[in-house]
Amino acid sequence: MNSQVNHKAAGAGGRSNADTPALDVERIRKDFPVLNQQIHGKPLVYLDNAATSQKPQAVIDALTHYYAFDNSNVHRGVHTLSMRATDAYENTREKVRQFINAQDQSELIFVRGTTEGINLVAQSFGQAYIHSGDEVLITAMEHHSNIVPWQILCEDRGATLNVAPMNEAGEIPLDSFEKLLTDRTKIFSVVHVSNALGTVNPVAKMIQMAHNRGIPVLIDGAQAAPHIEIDVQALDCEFYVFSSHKMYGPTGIGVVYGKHELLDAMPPYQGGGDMIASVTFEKTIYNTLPHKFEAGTPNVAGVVGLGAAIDYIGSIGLPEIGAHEHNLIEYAEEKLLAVDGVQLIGTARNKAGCVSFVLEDIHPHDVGTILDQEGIAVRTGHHCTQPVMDFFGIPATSRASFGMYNTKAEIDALIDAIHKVKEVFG
Ligand code: C6P
Repeated sequence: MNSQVNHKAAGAGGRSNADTPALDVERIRKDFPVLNQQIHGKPLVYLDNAATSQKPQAVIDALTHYYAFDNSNVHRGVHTLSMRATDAYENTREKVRQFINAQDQSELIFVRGTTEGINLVAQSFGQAYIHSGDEVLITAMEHHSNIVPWQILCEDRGATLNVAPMNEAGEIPLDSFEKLLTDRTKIFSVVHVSNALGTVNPVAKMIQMAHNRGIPVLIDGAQAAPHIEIDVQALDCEFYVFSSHKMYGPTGIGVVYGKHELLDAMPPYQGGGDMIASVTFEKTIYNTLPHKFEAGTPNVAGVVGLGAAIDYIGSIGLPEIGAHEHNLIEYAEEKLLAVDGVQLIGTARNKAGCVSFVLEDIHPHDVGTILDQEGIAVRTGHHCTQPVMDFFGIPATSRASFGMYNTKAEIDALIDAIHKVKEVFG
C-alpha cells in the first residue's frame, strides 16, 4: 500500500497556480490498476469520473485485507474479529469527521450513498417538520436524487415544491432565489457542484441567505467531495450528503452529516437492529446518535474502503487535486471550443469536475459510441438531470468528467476522437 506516499511534485513540473504545487500525475496513475489497460486496442482514457471514479490500490487492498482478516459484524460481539471490525468502522467515522470538519462523530451517518442520504433527510426531517401548506425549495439544476425525494414528501404532506430558476450560463441568480425564501419554506436543498453543468454554486452565501429567514439547508455534495475541501462548520449547513464511490472509495456507501440538535429531534428513518436501546412489544427506545439512523448490518467493508479513500486523498491533498482538475477543465474548454460545431452546455464562472457539450446535431449517444471505439469513456445522456436538459432544449449532452489522474494528453485524445465523430457523421 502506498497511501502515505507524497505525490505532490513541488518544484518538478511547475506550479498549477500561485499556491498549489502540481501533482505527480504519472505516479498517481500507477496507483490505479484499472487505468493500465486497452479498450478496443487503444489506451483507456477514463473521463467518466462524475459517474464513478476509479479506485486506487490502497482502497482495493483495504477491502481485501478487511475480508481476509477482520470480517465480522459491528457493535454486536465481544470477540476479537467483531471488535476489530467495529474499530475499523468507527475509526472511519472519525476520518470522515476530519474530512468535512464536523464537530462530532455523532453527526455522521453511514448510508448507501447520496441518494439514500437525501431520502433519509426528506423522510425523517419531513415527518418532523413539514406539514400541509409548507414549502420546500430546490433549484433548477438538481439531480433527480434531489428532486424526487422532495416530490414524494410534498405529495405525502400536502406541501409545495418550489424551484429557484437558473440562467443560460447554468447559474442560480441569487435575487430570484431570495424571492422564493418565504415564511413557509421549511428547507432549502441545493447541489454544491452540478453533475450536468459543472457549476459550483455559491453555497456559503445561499446558506447565509436561507438562515436569514431561519430556513435550514441541505447540500448535495456528491460532486463536490472529490474536488473541493468541505468544512461543514464554516458553511454552517444543517445537512451535507455525499457518496464514497465518486471520491475513489467503494460503491454502496455514503455519508449524511447533520447538526446534532436536528438529528436528535428527527425520528428514525428505518427500524431494525442496532438502532435501538431497548425493545418490548409495548415500546422501543431508540439508540443514541448516530446509531439511531443506522438500522441493520451496515456496509462495513464499504466504510473501511471509504476510510482508505480519505487517507489516499489526504496523501495527495484536495487543494492540489482541485487545482489540477481546474487546469484540465480550462484546457478542455479551450480545445472543445476550437472544434467547429461544439457548444458547451454550462458556462458558469465557477466550475468543477466536468465539461458538458453537444456536437452539431449528432446525438450524444452516437458521440459516446465512437469515443468508446477510441478507448475514451465519457457519459452521454441526461445525467439524471432531465429538467436541466429541458431548460437547454436538448435531449442529452456528452460529458467529460475529471479526476486527479487525468492528463492534458487525454483531453487531446478526446479532441482527436471528436474530429473522428465529425468525419463519420459529417
Ligand atoms: N450522479 C452522474 O453520472 P448516488 O448515485 O446516490 O451515489 O449519487 C446520486 C447523485 C446525487 N447528486 C448528484 C449531484 C449526483 O451527481 C449524483 C450521481 C452520477 O452524474 C450518476 S447519475
